[in-house]
Amino acid sequence: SSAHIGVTGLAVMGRNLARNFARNGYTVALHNRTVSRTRDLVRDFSDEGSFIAAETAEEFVAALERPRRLVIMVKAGAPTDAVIDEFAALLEPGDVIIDGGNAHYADTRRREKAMRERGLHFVGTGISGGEEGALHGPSIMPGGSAEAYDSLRPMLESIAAKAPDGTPCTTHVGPDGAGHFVKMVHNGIEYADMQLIGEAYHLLRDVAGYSPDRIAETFREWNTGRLDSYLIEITAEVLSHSDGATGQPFVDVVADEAEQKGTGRWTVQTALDLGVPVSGIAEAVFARSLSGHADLRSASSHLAGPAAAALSPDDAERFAGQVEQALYASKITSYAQGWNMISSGSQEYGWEIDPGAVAAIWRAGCIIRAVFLDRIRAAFAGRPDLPTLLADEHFSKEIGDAQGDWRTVVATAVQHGIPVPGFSAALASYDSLRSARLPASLTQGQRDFFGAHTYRRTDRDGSFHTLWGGDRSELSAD
Ligand code: NBP
Repeated sequence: SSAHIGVTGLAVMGRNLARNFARNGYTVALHNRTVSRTRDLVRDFSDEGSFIAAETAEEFVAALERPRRLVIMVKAGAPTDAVIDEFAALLEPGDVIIDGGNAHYADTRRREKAMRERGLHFVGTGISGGEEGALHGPSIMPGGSAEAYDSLRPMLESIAAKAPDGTPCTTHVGPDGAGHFVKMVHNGIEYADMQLIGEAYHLLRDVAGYSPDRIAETFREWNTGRLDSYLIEITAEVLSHSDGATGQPFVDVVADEAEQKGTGRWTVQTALDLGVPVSGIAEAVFARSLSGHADLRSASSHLAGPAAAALSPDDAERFAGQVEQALYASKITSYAQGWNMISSGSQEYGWEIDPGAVAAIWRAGCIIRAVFLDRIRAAFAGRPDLPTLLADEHFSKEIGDAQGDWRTVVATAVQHGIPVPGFSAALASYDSLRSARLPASLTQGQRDFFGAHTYRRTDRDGSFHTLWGGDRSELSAD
């Protein structure tokens, strides 16, 4: 029994994670339901480090040093429950199960409780960065007991991505479902970012009249500034790629129906339950869903749109600069919504998540990695009680400087009939938040009128109801 850690589930993620541990000097026990995957890994990569191949669950558990630490990397949902049950029966109090799959945080809360009652540690761990990240350094978001995190910390720190300042991209996010919760929000933010970038592309293409190559160049230029990020970088790569078969721009031969695996949808469903507005993420999820409705789209293709000519080259150049401003301002707004959601979840479940630490571990390894994340980290580090990112003086200054161009871009998009649900939802969120008065007072009046739902007043405490069907006098409803 000499393996430092074990990995069960050796499809692309598990295999690469196991290799990452081995490359960092750890002896790794290997297991997979289908034994051939285990054998293939040892055959192909045994020169990278020390592996102990196990063909049965019993052999696998016997190969681990105590307290045993085993990572489960199987399909989320029922397969994860089946594998947890199989191994929990073979483990002893104090052993640590790490679920690195994309579990829903509510499942993780249930599983952690069940394992805790058996004396086992359960660490629900969000892992971002795809297969490359798993091999070269992912962003790792573990949730569970502090004791379990302490026993994993050196290993997780050694396999994690390193931020530009050298800090490993992992931290103890919080108890039970906290890690999978922040991973879910990460994916929601990723959806919103991709939607915003897509809208910027659409505007540069159809309003500025730029070619995909020219747009790729524009993104490359933006990637040297405050938008410097993995997603902007790969956007330029995708846009400058030509299709081998036709020689057309790749982006023109791909069907425009975006798919989704479900973490964006989970984010929005959870946000609705928590009552936290994440309109940017919601619009991104709905935009993907709309794109896939070929039936609705073809039934609507006859609808009238505006007649607006593409801009002149000089105007196009100015407009591209304005789109950069709109993209950046929308991004700040959408990240603010994501962090508001982390704060709501943390309060709801008593997780005490450190918002700056989350930004810190997303600086490298994960899909939304960006220079911008270090600014978010710094904002929370400078002011741990910061109620929302928009309250930070640097971000509010930047967004204030950008708002004129942001409005121009949204207005121009509307005039040209280009859908910008992400840009406009972000702007509406910004304007709603800064408004001194919202029409919600009228909503309250309507609710009181038809349902006697009562309202509060601006000038006195208490709840009130107006006798709408009678003499319209006001009663105290307390
Ligand atoms: P998959 O999600 O495709 O799962 C395949 C693995 O699950 C195989 O090892 C398979 O064993 C095993 N498995 C299944 Br399916 N049912 C099982 C069962 N009833 N009992 C035991 N094992 C079972 O693999 P993946 O793409 O490597 O992802 C692994 C996890 O990591 C998932 O939860 C995924 O959501 C998450 N994740 C993926 C990415 C990514 O970029 N792909 C990123 C971050 C997280 P078999 O070989 O015997 O069929």
